[in-house]
Amino acid sequence: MDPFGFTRSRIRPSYALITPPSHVEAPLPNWLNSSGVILISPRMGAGFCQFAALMGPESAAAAPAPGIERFVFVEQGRCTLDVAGSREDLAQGGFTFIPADCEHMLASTEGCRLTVFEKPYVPLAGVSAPQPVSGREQTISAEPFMGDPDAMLKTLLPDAPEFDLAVNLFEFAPGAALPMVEVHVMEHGLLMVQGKGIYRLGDDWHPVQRGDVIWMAPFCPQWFTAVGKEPARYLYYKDVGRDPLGSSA
Ligand code: UGY
Ligand code: MN
Repeated sequence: MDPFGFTRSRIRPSYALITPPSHVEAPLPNWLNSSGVILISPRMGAGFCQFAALMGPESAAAAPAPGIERFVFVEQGRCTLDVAGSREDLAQGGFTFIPADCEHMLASTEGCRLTVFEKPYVPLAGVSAPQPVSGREQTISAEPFMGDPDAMLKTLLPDAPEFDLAVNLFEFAPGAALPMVEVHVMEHGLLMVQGKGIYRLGDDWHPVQRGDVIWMAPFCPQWFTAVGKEPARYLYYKDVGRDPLGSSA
């Protein structure tokens, strides 16, 4: 506990930085033997939800609300996913995408910590709904971001019109940076999974490190550079591929 009430956490109209000492756990409704930390939600102006799910032994997740799609990334521990008649074992680095209204069971016998992104699915006329996807980030190949081999990007979900979201893992070598200050219509929810850096958010620069979560509203100017001696890695969500004059979800 900081004796003067100092925190790196910030809540602004166009971004939020939420650091682990600020986390407040609460039960996740209808989840068994689990609690959660809601980190990003429509209550702060976001079009999606990002939360940490802390699943204890013999735990089970509740289904998302109708019309809501879910992406799960395993930070620690193990869980099992039953979907479409098959079972997947997910350990650290494992992930799954569950389309809206797709029956599934996510459970853990030994416990795990998950990052979960949820959003209302926005259908695209003439395009069928996406299918479930599961994988391990460790087996996905990374590509240089805009030609920079020191900024390597893994795209965890297919780049296909049925998907209205992307979830990517970005790894920056020490000293590497985003090649420009991005300003774009897409929103982000981000988890620092390794290392340290400086994040520019709007007109402010913030030191960030493992465990920090960032929300970036549409059009929030953003830039990052990795500092320290180890690579910096972050997992991030973005909404993609839908008409900007359509639903804002
Ligand atoms: O995909 C992105 O928009 C990504 N380059 N943004 C970011 O890392 N802040
Ligand atoms: Mn971006």
